[in-house]
Amino acid sequence: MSCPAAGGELESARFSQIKNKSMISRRNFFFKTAVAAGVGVLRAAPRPLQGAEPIGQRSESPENIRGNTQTDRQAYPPGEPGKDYTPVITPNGSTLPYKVVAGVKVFHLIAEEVDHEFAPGLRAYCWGFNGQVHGPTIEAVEGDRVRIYVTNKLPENTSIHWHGLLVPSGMDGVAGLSQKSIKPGETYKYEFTLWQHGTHMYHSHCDDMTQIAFGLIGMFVIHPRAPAGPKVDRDFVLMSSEWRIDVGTRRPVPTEMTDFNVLTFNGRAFPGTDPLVAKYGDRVRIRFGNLSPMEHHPIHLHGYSWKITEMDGSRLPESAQQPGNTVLVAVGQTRAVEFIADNPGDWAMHCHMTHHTMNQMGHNGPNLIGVRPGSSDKKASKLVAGYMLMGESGQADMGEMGMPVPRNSIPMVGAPGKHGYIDMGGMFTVVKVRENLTSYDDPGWYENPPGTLASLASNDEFERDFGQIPETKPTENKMKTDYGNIDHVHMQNGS
Ligand SMILES: [Cu+2]
Repeated sequence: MSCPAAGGELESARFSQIKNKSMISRRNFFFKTAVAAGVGVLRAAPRPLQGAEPIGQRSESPENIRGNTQTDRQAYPPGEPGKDYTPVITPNGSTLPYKVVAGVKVFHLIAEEVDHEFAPGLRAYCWGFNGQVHGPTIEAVEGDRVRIYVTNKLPENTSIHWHGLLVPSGMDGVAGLSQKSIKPGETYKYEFTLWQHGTHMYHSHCDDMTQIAFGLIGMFVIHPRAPAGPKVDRDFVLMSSEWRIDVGTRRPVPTEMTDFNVLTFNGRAFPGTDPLVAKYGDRVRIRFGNLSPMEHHPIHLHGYSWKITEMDGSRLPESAQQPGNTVLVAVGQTRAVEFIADNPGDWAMHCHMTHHTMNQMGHNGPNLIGVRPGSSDKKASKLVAGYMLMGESGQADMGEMGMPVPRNSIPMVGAPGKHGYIDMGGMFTVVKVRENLTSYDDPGWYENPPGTLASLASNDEFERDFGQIPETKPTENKMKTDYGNIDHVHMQNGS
């Protein structure tokens, strides 16, 4: 305490800097007394906040920086859906309900075990919030005061970190560092004001390796109090994660470091993912978050060029909004992209790591491509009823043939689509853009207008353009070997 003044100045300078990036100016807080008096309906014309304030204009007034503490009540009145913001859509998920108590938005998260379905055919005992994996999206408005109760119904201690939120240190949720961990049966209370807007996340910060691998994660979206960009019509939230669930088991493996076999958007693997539906002409935002245990995901959308409008919850000025069609969302990051839905169709959107669009049984098979089973099939079928070698010409058959799979497992890939079998799985979904939509329910498969669908070429057509008919004999074969003995096939894989 030898130099309190200097310390105070440092703190003030730090908050000034932060404020100039993203904070609400306290000059706008006309509401303190109104809320306290129970009026709560007064509303000043908000001036532009984050992203719209002149960069580099520093506020030196302590009035503008004081009070980012637990007891601070100088918040705006609670932002209202439909009025202050267009609510987000969490495909396959939900938004956490809240109530308003004396001007504070009050939420309740319950951490608990959940019997979760990843896709039809695969369930596992995961950990989630309020009966779902992942937790419901928390949605609020810049300037809102929030109080979030967290009840621990897990068999071990937990704690919740508000990832990306600028909260007082004691609200940051790192067990042991910021607070005591929440014991089984206890309910803790977090309370803070949201001084920023953007796409953020929440997750366990206690036994992280286990609890994040088991699914204790969720998205936290804060809308701007005043518009921070063009109004969007569809605002989607997608959380990426990855799991190791051994075939035949019903629990994720929390110690897995590299070999994940279930890849998910919002806790679901394709074909369990709901499509993202938009009307022709809608402005669409997709907010990506990644709290996978280990891996980064380059998320790719077909048929569009989007702009990256937000990084880790900070809105980018228009001049910095990178165009693209693939955005790398590293572990711990959020990214938001926006585009106009001006290209009707069914558009794949997926992680571009090929093993992240496979389902459970596609990751560790022996390499049989180019192998001719020869007599081995017959020999093996004497030992194993129904034995048939598969995968000699590629792996796509494995899903399509509908071969029987072990109980509680999802096969290598995919699902039937309009034009045949879609041999994609995992972190894969479909953006469906349609003209003349009357609702945002799944409109079914896209009807391709005449002349816009790839089709079988006739020899006549080919000859017209190239002067000869195409040579179509398969060009593999160079190294074909007759593996007469099934042992050789297994030796390839070292098993
Ligand atoms: Cu990925």
